[in-house]
Amino acid sequence: MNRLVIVANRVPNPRERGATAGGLAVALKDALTRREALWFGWSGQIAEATAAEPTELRVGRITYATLDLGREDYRRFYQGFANGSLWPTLHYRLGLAHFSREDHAGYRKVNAAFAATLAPMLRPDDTVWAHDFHLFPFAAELRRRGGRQRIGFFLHVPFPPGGLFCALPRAEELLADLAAYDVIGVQTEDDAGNLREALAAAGQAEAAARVQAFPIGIEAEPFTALAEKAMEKRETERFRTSLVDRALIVGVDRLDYTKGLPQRFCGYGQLLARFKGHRSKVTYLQVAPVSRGDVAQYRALRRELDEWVGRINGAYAEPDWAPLRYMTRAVARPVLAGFMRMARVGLVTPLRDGMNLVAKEYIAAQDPDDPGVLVLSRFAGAVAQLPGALLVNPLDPDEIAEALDQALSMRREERRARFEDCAVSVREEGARAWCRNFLGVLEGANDA
Ligand code: GDG
Repeated sequence: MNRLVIVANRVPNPRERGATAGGLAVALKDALTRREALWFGWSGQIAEATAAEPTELRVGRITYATLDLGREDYRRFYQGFANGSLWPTLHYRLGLAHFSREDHAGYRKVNAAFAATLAPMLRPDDTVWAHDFHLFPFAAELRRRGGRQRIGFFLHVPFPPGGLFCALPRAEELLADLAAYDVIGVQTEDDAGNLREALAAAGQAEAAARVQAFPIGIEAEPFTALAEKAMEKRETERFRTSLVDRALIVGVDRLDYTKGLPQRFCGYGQLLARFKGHRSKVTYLQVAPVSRGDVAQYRALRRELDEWVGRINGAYAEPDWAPLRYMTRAVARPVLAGFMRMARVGLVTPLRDGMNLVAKEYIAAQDPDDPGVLVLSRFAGAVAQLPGALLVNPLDPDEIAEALDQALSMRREERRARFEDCAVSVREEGARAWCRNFLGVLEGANDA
């Protein structure tokens, strides 16, 4: 079998098997164990200047080749254009986007540097798969250097309507760049429709035909097993004891402004204000590991959430009950799976999300005989696969409160039926299927 080359902004460190084992690494596990692979991208380290030669590390059949980013490139490419311009725009938040020509130039420069370093390492029959919004121009840069391989692209985040995307300066250039990919994958049919229209309007009708939706999933079985096993852990038992039979609501999100956390906290506050019967009978645990902590908007969000936590606990706590437990440290995955299994409600209310794997993990973690209820934003890509969820508009705290009340009061029969409606696709449309579907289309792409 030919080699698979994964290109992603961040490359997992195979020596680090800590709490935050990357989602992409988990999703690609199947593909990476079946064939020889090269994983190429940023090391996560910052140096004086971007390295021209990668550092290589071979573990089994996978070679990890990483580059340190120069300080200026990190600031322009990563913080500036990728996280400061593209991330908000792709999440429909133009008001939060900023643009500078220097950042844009830095973004192009790093994509060109990645391509220049990878090009001589490639074999003619490699399959190259680039991931996410950091790499729109990557294939075009590789083609410029003579790359003739099959190159696929998968966008993990949403793609907004063309009119919105094209408000970002240089948007047409990014669309033209995408045309260098053989397959352009997105999460949902809505994203696919938006991207096709944007490409067609930019005169890239041929590329529009190469856009396809591949909803990403999780491997449900191992996650279920993890959750079951967690029930025997001392940590889980200690946590359960601390709840004193109160119903648990759980939220797990990177601390990011797309995840709707202030509105969610407000919604929980509304539950306690309006549905007084739940006071002292419910505990909400929010795990929100800090991400992009060096960006001003993220620091401001953290302050806002600190205030919400103080306000809610200040208003409703009893000497023996804190209504909201909030932690900004990451929790180990096996422990997290246990929290999800224990929770009567999984609360997942992003303002916009490409897919949202937490929603699927929550379902996989449940006991089918006595499952909890998923309260889910209608703007998460996962909605299409989770018909049993209670849907909410994440901008409406009252709707969140009403859904929480409904979920907390729901009888077992209805919980079971709703769970089954979700579990089918979580089980059947997993990470392995996602990988195989994408690579099947990409590797069939030039065979016609
Ligand atoms: C992007 C897109 C798309 C979170 N906290 C901890 C922890 N996590 C894990 C979750 C889950 C993953 O991180 C987060 O995945 P999401 O899909 O929810 O969100 P993003 O990070 O924004 O991912 C998203 C995804 O890419 C895949 O295509 O679904 O739309 O934005 O697995 O469990 N894991 C551990 N400790 C934590 O504290 N161990």
